[in-house]
Amino acid sequence: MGAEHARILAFRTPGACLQSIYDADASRSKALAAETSAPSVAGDPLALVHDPDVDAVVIASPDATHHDLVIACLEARKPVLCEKPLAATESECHRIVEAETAIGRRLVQVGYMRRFDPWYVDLKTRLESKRLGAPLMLHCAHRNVSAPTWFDSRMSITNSAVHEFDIVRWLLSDDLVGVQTFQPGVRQPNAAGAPVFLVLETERGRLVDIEVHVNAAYGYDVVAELVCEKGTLSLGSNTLSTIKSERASGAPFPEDWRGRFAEAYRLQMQAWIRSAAGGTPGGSSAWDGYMAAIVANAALRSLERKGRAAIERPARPTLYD
Ligand code: ISE
Repeated sequence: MGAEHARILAFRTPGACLQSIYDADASRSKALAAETSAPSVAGDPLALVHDPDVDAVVIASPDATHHDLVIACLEARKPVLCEKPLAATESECHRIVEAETAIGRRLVQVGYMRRFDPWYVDLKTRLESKRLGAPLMLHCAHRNVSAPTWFDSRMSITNSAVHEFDIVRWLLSDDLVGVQTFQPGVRQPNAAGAPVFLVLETERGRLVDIEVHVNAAYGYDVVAELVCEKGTLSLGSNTLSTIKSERASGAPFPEDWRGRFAEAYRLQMQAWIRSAAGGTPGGSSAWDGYMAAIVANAALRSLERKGRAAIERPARPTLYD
């Protein structure tokens, strides 16, 4: 994802200048710098954050490294776009919220890029036109082609379902208050690669179900169907083309999220660069990243203990109003 963001910055974001790259594997950062014409390669991530020629930072490193890097950006007072999840644990996310609140200025944006996806934006616009009345239920599916063997059910929640938690809160302008996690046909909770099925309740009484199936085989597919009082709204198709062949008609699926959400990633970067040049970041805030982590933790508790888990909602600092 880091290389993808670097290419978007270098080739598809007017007004942005890709200044420096750090990768734990130095040969990769050198190759990427050559490809994108970035003038500098950093030998250490903190050196990149503190480089006076760097005005703003994109973090796309392993989840466990996010907290320290985001805090370093806050200490340097540099706008930061951090890939999801905001941090590896709920308490780390909370510390980021506290640090940003202490500064009193929004500097953090979390890379929940779906908020910029034209299909999701269309769904929200139509919902908010109120033609179909109030939303009642939302059915979501998050399907990946395949996942590595170390991608266990906990990761299906903390790394994949978090996208759904964020987009559901944004789409419905509602908070999540309860969750129950199921694993169809699986006796062993947390079995690697097994599907996870979650049922969530919102503060305003809507019901949401989310299927996360990371070994769905047929393609990368993200589904959302919103059931309202007077009709339904479904997320548009994943692809642009229809293939007719061998007496059948169909649309090809992307291999992964980079294809499906290419436009969302581009629009997210453009908006973030504009805000980094002097403004408040849009998209998902550190508070939203913290909320996604709280929901993920409740879903994990439900997976382990079986049964409904309440989702606590701490008081929101005015910085995020
Ligand atoms: C991955 O990390 C992503 O962020 C993708 O958007 C998501 O679809 C995938 O399931 C995650 O593992």
